[in-house]
Amino acid sequence: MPDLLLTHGYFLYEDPKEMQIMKPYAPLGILYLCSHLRRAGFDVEVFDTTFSRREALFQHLRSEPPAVLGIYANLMTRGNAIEIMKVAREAGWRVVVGGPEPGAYAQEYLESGAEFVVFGEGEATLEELLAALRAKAYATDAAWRSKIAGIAYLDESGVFHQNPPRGQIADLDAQPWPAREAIDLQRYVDTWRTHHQQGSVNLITARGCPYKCRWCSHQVYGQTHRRRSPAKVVDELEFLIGRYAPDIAWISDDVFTINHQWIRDYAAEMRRRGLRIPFECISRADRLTEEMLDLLAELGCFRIWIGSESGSQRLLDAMERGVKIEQVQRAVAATRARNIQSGMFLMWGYEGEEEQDIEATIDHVSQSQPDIFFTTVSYPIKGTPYYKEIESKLVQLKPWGASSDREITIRGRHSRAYYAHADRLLRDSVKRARLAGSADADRAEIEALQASILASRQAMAATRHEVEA
Ligand code: B12
Ligand code: SF4
Repeated sequence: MPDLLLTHGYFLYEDPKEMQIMKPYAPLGILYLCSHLRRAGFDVEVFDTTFSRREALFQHLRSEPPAVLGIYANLMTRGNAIEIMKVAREAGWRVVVGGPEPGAYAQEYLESGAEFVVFGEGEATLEELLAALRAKAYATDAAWRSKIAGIAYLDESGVFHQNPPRGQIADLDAQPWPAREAIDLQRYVDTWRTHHQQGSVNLITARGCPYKCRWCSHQVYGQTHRRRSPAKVVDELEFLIGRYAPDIAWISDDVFTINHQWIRDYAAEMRRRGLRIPFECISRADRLTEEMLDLLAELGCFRIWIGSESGSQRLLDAMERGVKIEQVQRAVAATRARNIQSGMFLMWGYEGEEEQDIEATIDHVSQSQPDIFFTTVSYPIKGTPYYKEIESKLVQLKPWGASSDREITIRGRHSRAYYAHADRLLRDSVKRARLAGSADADRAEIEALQASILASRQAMAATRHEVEA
C-alpha cells in the first residue's frame, strides 16, 4: 500500500473536442509532487487518468487498500475531481486536493469531500502533511492541523480554517525532475506521433509570472517568478530526447522569454552541447525583441503563442495587459520573417467591450495575420482581479459542483449568439484580408466571404440587445 496515490481528473477519451485535437501532455504538477515525495522517502504512485476511464480509477479506489489520495484540480476538472473524492471517501481514502483551483474554492472543495485543501506550491506542504498522517500526529496532538502552513480544512464542528501560506521552494535546481517514469509517458509521445507525425514532450523552465493581467489566475505561484538554471534545463531536455525520442517539445512556461539573459545563456548551453529540437512556447509581444527571436529561431522554435486578447488599446489597458497593439503587430511580423509561426489568443466580451473594440480586434488580426488564432468568450476565474471587479454581475445557473467558472454568466453582457456572430465576422474578415493581399485570389471566394461578413454584421445587429443573463 503506497503512502500516497496521486491522480488528476482529466479523461481524454471523454472529451470529444480533445479527441479531435489529440495533443495530450503529461500532468507535470503531480509528477513534480511525486518525485519530490519519493525522494523524501514516501511511497508514491500515480494513477494517470489521461488515457484511462473513470470506472477504472473507481475500481482501483474500491479494490486497493485505502491510503491517502491526492487529486489535482483546475477549473475544467472540478466536477470530475468531486466525483473522484466522493468515491474515494466512500472507499475509506483520506483525500487531499491541490492545483490551480482548490485554493480559490477551499471551503467548497472541503464541503464536497476533501479532508485537506493544499494551496500554493504543493511539494513541501504535502511532505509535511503526509509525515504528520504517517506519524498519526492526530492521535497525540489535537491541534496538529493548525501547524501545517499552506492547508485549509474543516474542524470537527465543520468550521473552516485556512492556515497561513507556505514560503516557496527557494532553489528549483535542487528539486528532482518530474517523475515521468511514474506514468506511461511514451504513450503521450506515441499518441502525438500517430496523430501528427511528430512525438512531443512538455517541460517547464520556470515557475510563476510577475505580470498582472487581470483575468489570469495566480492562485498557485502568486506574482513571483523563479527560474531553473539553463544547464539544468538542458540536462532534462537531453534526457528527454535520449529516453523518449520526441520530435518536438512544448516549453509550457507562462512567458518563456521573460528573462533575456537566461535565454542567451540557455542558447549558449544548447549550442555548446550541439543540441537543437523544434519546440513551441508562449510569450508576450513586449518580451520578443529581434535578438530574442533570432535566438528562438536558432534554438528550433517553430511556433510562438503571443497573448493578444484584443485589438483595442483601451481594453488592453483595462486588462492591465501591459502591451501595446503595435508591439503585437511587430512581434507577429518579426516571427514571420524568421519562418516561425505565430499563434494568438483573443477574448470576446471582456468588461467594457463595445462594438468599436470588436471592430478594432477584427482590424488588428486582419492586419497582423497570425498563422493561427483562438478565441474565447471571457470568463472570470475566482481569485482574479477580473472576477472581483464583476462579482456583483455574476450569475451561477448550475450548482457549483456541477459547473465550472467557464459557465458562469455575466448579467447584462451580450448573448453567446452575438459573440458567435462576432467570431464568424472575425474569421471571414481575416481570410478576406489575406486573399485580398494575394495576387491569384479567387474572386468568387472573396465575394462569398463578403456576403458572409454582411450576414454576420446583420446577425450581430439583430442580437445586440440579447443579453447573457
Ligand atoms: C500547460 C498548461 C496547460 C496545458 C495542460 C497540459 C499539461 N498536462 O500540462 C493545456 C494547454 C492542455 C491547458 C489547458 C487548460 N488550461 Co492551462 N495551464 C497550463 C500552464 C501554463 C502550466 C501548467 C504547469 O505545468 N504548471 C507547472 C506545475 C509544476 O504547476 P502546477 O500544475 O500548478 O502544480 C503545482 C501546484 O498546483 C500543486 N499541485 C498540483 N496538483 C496538486 C495535487 C495535490 C494533491 C496537491 C496537494 C498539490 C497540487 O503542486 C504542484 C507543484 O508545486 C498553467 C499555468 C501555470 N504556470 O501553472 C495553466 C493553467 C493551469 N491553465 C489554466 C486554464 C484556465 C486552462 C483551460 C481551462 C484553458 C481553456 N480555456 O481551455 C484548459 C483546461 C484543460 C483541462 N481540461 O484541464 C489556468 C487554471 C486556472 C484555474 N483556476 O483552474 C492556469 C493556472 C493558467 C492561468 N494562469 O490562468 N493548460
Ligand atoms: S496572461 Fe501571461 S503574462 Fe499575463 S499574468 Fe498571466 S501568465 Fe503572466
